[in-house]
Amino acid sequence: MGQLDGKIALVTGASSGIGRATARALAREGARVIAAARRQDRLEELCRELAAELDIEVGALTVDVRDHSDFEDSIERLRESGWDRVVILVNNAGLAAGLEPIQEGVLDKWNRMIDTNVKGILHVSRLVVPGMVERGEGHVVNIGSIAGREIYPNGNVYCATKAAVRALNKALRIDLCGRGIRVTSVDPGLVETEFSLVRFDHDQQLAARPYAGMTPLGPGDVADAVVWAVTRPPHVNVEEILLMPTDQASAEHIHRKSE
Ligand code: NDP
Ligand code: 8X3
Repeated sequence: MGQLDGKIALVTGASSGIGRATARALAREGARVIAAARRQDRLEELCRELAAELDIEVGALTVDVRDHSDFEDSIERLRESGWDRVVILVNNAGLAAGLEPIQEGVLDKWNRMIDTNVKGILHVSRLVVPGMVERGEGHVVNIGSIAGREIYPNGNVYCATKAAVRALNKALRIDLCGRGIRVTSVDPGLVETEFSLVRFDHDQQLAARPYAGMTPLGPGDVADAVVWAVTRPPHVNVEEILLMPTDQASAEHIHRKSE
């Protein structure tokens, strides 16, 4: 028996990294997980793995969080299949694109980050939170970042989107206060996932640099923090968790063995 038996948990960005590990960890606690992302093959693979390991059904939702109406249709499909009573929403889908100074910034990259990291959370929350309000029960977990608390060189727009996540986390806390709904921000430092590959357009060498000579967090470490937050008693709201690798003391202060 898990601590989340039968509760429906929707995890965005579940096809990779932190989202995938979180979907797995929540399922291991007994949650009925809906894994959402754009890459259907990845989601299906996760569903197969979890079904084999845990003998449970996992829902896959192929969706782009940037597209509000696409998500609206998905929620309708969930309603039809009885999977729409989401108790735990993990707003995790996100990305960084590039690392250029503002004066050399690329508009398309800025739009991708803002549309996914900020508008994505708003789109999904707008569609899922009303059901939580109606039922007087729910927990929204937003995956922020150390980048939302500290600006590092050339982090500009990515940092701004994560600062926005921090603001939205507090805004949700305030707007939902008294409704029985918890809101948590989990803000990690460096986590080794596909994040860096995406940021550097799949250049393996560039992507490996942030983790060189140091031990980063793994996606499972962040998933553990999410599970801890959502398994506190209902009257306890863990408002924020800043989770850093031991080798990282700030956005820029990183101990590397080769230095
Ligand atoms: P990954 O690249 O491994 O995973 C990102 C996930 O987001 C993928 O599942 C991807 O799925 C999904 N995603 C991206 N765009 C969209 C979209 N438009 N619609 C739906 N899903 C989308 O990176 P991480 O696991 O590291 O990143 C997860 C979150 O953690 C992000 O919000 C990131 O900013 C944050 N974070 C990461 C840190 C790190 O060092 N790795 C540190 C701090 C925070 P698909 O491509 O299939 O759609
Ligand atoms: C991801 C961590 O330091 O690359 O949010 O911004 S960092």
